[in-house]
Amino acid sequence: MANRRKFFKLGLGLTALGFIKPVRANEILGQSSDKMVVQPTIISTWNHGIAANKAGFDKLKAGLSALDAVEAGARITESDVENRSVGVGGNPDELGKVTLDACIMNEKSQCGAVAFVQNIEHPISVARKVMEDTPHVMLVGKGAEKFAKEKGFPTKKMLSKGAKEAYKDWKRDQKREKPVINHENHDTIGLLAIDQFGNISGACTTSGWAYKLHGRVGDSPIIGAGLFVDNEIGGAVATGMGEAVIRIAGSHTVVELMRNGKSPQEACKEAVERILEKHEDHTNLQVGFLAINKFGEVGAYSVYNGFNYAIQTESRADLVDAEYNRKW
Ligand code: SD4
Repeated sequence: MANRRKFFKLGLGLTALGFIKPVRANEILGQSSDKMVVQPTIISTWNHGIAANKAGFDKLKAGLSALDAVEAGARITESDVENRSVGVGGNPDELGKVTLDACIMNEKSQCGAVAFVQNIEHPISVARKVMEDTPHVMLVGKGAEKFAKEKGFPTKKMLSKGAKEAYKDWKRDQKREKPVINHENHDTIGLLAIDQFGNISGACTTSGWAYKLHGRVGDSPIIGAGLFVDNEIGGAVATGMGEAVIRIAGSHTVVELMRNGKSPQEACKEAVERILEKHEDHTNLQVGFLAINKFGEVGAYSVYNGFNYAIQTESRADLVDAEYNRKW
């Protein structure tokens, strides 16, 4: 406990004084990273992150890894039929097909991803298998589905009753334009966890942009865009309009900003500002970043209000409103 307090005090103090050239937390402490004492923590995007965090934190408490925690958390949301942006409840594309994207990354910078997969309930676990059982990082479409089947993942019919009704309405209204990603139309889950060893892992899983073009893949399965982890620095996840996130390699940018001395909060803010600079039209350009550094500091920032994240540690389980650049 004393160690932990010393660790946080030192980290926060140095950050506040602007001394941090960060750097590696273990360099500051003069320790090897496997000796660092940190508080197991899990954070996730949006309010469904509360349930996801609970499942993930149970793993952390049981002494399992941050990787196990983020996977367990992601699976809860993937099975949540009420969530219209992830897994079994996800909105379909323009053809009425639910196509899923997911990625996962561990403390060794190993990563796995699947994109444009159909009829698989837990793309996050398939992504983990890609990471652990293949020399590749990403499998897509039919190839990913074939791989999943070979690994024993059951197939499942995806379009939920609610999503089907909403899709029918959309078709009936003959809306030619795709629904924008705004405050009503996104719920992707991105999770980051630190385990008892101070190791960081992350996961991200989504059904993407509702009624997207068939074949469209967003930022969520792209390492560096929807998710990035560098165990010496921290991790970041993104939610919102994936095209905008990809343009600045969003989550990687956040982690690199932290490497260069920004707090997670400052890093998320600067990445959002960079997105705004790169786009002339900011209408409905909602993007949010969530980040954690090696000290356990957390930050989040979005273009528009409405973005929130869930955080769970031994002493708290909260939903926190993120800071934002502007109001809808
Ligand atoms: C995408 N970033 O496919 C995802 C969508 C999202 O909350 O985050 N929704 O572009």
